[in-house]
Amino acid sequence: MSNAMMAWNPEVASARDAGTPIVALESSVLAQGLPAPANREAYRLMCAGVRSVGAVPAVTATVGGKAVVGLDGEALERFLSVGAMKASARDLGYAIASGRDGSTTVAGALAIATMAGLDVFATGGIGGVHRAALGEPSFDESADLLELSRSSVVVVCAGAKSILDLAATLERLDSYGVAVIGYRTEEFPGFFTASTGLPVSATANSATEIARAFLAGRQLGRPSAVLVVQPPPTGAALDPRLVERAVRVALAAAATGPNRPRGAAVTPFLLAAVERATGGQSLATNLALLESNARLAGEIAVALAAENTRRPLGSRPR
Ligand code: PSU
Ligand code: MN
Repeated sequence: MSNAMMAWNPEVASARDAGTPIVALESSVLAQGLPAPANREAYRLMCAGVRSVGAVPAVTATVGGKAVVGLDGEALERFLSVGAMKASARDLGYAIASGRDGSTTVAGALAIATMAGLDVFATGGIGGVHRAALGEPSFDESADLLELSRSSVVVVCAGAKSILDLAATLERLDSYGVAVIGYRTEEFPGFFTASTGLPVSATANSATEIARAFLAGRQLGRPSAVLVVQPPPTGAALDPRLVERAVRVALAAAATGPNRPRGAAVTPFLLAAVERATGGQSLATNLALLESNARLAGEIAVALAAENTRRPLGSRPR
């Protein structure tokens, strides 16, 4: 916690010292995932969602040679208007050593959350196994999956992005020992859509249930994340046929276009192409689910704090 490479936002540091629940957030969605001005709205909604239940938001990033816990002020403005380098877990060392602005993906944010001792993280959708349409086979799998396998953190999301091979992504989560808990659902949601027909590994109906499952896993010494999934809020979910059409258009552009993206550029490229192909509808869905995931993460952080204080001192995990 007193790591010299970490820069704590004063509000987040006070929350940490007071035992107030904190929710870590990513910044790639602000710098790469969403266009301006929707990225500013995303920041506002994610923070408001966490705060609405009495927790404190902490957007993770790298700035000025440090891992930031609670991005705000001038640095945040740069992320929103100029952008930043996309920082997955492997990129953190370089980003910090070179003093560059780094926007954390899920993997990057999990690494910083772990360093900071934060137990709960919220995002829109995790990265995963890309569809074979990107190449036969694509061999493109997000580092989010591996980092989920070795980060003892509750991760709240709306599933994996619709641009991915969701069945293959679920199989990989299974191989990596990551529990996939559906919040009030038995189905893995499709990010822009509520339903995929794919089963989760367990279902929970309350934040307390999730907190207890996470703590029990940790006490057993499990090293992996608990992935909590919930569909986009009712009314915000898109028609699966519209999404599938848009994803196919996006994939075709990614596989054949003159500006064919590679590596880290693939996901931002596909997200932008889907947004165009849905006439901007996917943007509204994205914002709505970011807020609702942040709120659920806040509830879980509050429930975790309550569980921890219920235990006698000395028997607390960590
Ligand atoms: N989902 C979104 N927008 C995003 C992302 C996910 O709707 O910007 C980002 C997340 O930060 C996720 C990353 O961790 O994309 C995955 O990128 P890659 O596939 O290159 O690992
Ligand atoms: Mn990739």
